[in-house]
Parts: sequence; C-alpha cells; structure tokens
Amino acid sequence: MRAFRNTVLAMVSGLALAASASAALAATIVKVDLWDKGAGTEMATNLAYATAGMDMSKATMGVKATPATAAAGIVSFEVTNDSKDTVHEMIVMYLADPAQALPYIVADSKVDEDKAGDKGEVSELDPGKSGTLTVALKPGKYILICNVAGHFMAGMWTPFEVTK
Ligand SMILES: [Cu+2]
Repeated sequence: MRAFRNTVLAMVSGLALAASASAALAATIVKVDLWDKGAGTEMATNLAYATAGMDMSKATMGVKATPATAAAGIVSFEVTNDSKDTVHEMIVMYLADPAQALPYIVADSKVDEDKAGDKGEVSELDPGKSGTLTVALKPGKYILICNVAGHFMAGMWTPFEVTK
C-alpha cells in the first residue's frame, strides 16, 4: 500500500500548506505510546478487537493514545515505541462498522490491511524510536493497531474517535 500511502502523504502535505496559511486549521496532536512487557513474556493470542468476552488486562503489549479523541480535520500522531527489545508500528484504521472484527489473515497472524480501512501508518519503529503521521480524518470510529505479526492478537490496538 506504499503508493496509496504516498498519495495520502502528498494530500496531507497539501493540507499542511493550507493549514499554515490559516492558524484556525491547526493540527490536533495525539501522543501514541507502543508498549510491551518484554520479549521474554509469552504473548497473548486471543485479544483481537471485538472478540466476545476478552480480558484486555491479559494484554502483553498495547497501544495508548493521549487523547483518544480528536476533532475532525488534521491530526498528527506522535508515536513512540517504548519497548526495550521489540519493533512496533502504528496504523490508523477507519472502522466502517465498529461492531465488526477486523479482517484477519490467520496464516500471517496479521490484520488484512488491504481490506481494513487503512488511513496511514508509522511503520516498524525500532525500540526507543519515534515517528509522526499527519493525516486528515473525517468524523467516525477508528482503531490504532500494531500489525507486526501476532501483536494485534496480543492486545496491540486501541479505539480512537474523531468527532465533528
Ligand atoms: Cu507491535
């Protein structure tokens, strides 16, 4: 999806130029922390979003967004991988139907990014590294996930809402 992402980035940089011309369109800053309990911890395997009866207190890794909501418009996700030993990433997914599970490729232990509502990502951050994603988002329900193999099922997702 790199070509698509570059298109989005080109659109966003156009928006960013427009924003710099108008202070009223300042981006909302969202801090995102990617955390885990260490590579020595056995990963949880059944914590996908929208799984009935799941217990997120069993998550061995996760995504934390502060704040977990933003007004519609330009949003800058400032993402930090807090892990000491594991690569993580952050993908913004739009949820067309928040009651539905995300499409999943079992053989790859990954969410199917082509079928889910991929809006952009900060891909594969080494431990301790940071990156920023700036995107224009419309109102709705979203989810921030890490799609390194197995991490989504281990609990690496968090809801995110864009309001009008
Ligand atoms: Cu991860």
